[in-house]
Amino acid sequence: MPSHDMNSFQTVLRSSKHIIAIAGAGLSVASGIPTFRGAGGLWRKYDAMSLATPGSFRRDPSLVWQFYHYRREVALKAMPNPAHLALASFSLPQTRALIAPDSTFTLITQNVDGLSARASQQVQSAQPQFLDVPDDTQTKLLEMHGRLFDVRCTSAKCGHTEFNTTSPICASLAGTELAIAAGDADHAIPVVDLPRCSECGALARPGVVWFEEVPLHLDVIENLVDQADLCLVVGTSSTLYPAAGYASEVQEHGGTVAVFNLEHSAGDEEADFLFLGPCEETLPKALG
Ligand code: BV8
Ligand code: ZN
Repeated sequence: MPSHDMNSFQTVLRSSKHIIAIAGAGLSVASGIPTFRGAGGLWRKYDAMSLATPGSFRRDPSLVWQFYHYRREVALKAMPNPAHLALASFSLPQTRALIAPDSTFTLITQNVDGLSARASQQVQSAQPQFLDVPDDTQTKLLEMHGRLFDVRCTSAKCGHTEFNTTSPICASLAGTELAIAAGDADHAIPVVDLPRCSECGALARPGVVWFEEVPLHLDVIENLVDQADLCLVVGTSSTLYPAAGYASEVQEHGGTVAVFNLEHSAGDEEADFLFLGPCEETLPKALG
């Protein structure tokens, strides 16, 4: 039965040496980014899970690009929220020196919206800009499902990838986000008018990891999970593997798991701590 006691959680936090956080769509809800499931779910007419696959892109690149253009536009208007900022400032050595001396902390996010990277810029008093080059705090951030603003060439011979926050990414997608939000993007855009690789002109794709594609940084993540003595699970339904399996792996070797979610999520009854509520409220309290 998980504890809901914040004081005993903070005692554990202060004595932990290798801390990881696994984050999901609930982390960005307060920034206006819809989750994949539930009432605020992404797209009423189409299921996000069925669109985020290589097969969907092969069959209908126009529809998939409209879906990702919509998400790019939502993310471009979004700002990091207090939960992003609490995780980002906890990743700063000077903050951790106060809370959990000589510990390590890595945020492993399933989100592709770029808000955690912008939060790590913001807490270092820079503007929450869109930044491609990871700096040293960003190595404390692993975006395991890729990034909305990475755009990748589909030609195996080329494979050029660029960080591209242009809005709209191409003329043919301009304004389609309104139809998407209404869930009725039916008009097909000719493939030649979809985003093209700036190097070779081949069709480009969003630089995210689709279902059945292998997530990024798996080896680094597996090592971090093996060493972790504390795992925070933030705003995820914990239904998607391999991310959903990390918390129980930490517990199997004696580590502690603390779940922060608005409602019950898979496996939270086995957690050591469970804090039900909006993470934009619970996380700043827990890490503050
Ligand atoms: C893979 C990028 C092969 C694209 C995404 C076992 C092992 C390995 C794989 C599998 C396996 N079993 C099945 C599989 C296949 C599949 C899978 O897990 N399917 C599930 C459905 C059973 N897995 C895959 O395909 C993976 N890849 O298998 O590769 C492989 C793997 C390992 C080794 C070798 C080979 C997955 C690939 C990644 C897919 N791409 N995103 C895009 O974004 O468009 S996944 C995407 O969906 C998200 O990134 C995220 O990961 C997932 C959605 O999950 P959540 O983030 O949890 O969001 P959700 O809406 O579900 O929940 C939101 C939560 O927030 C809720 O709990 C809610 O209560 C909470 N919440 C809401 N508001 C708040 C809040 N909490 C706190 N505060 C709030 N305010
Ligand atoms: Zn190319």
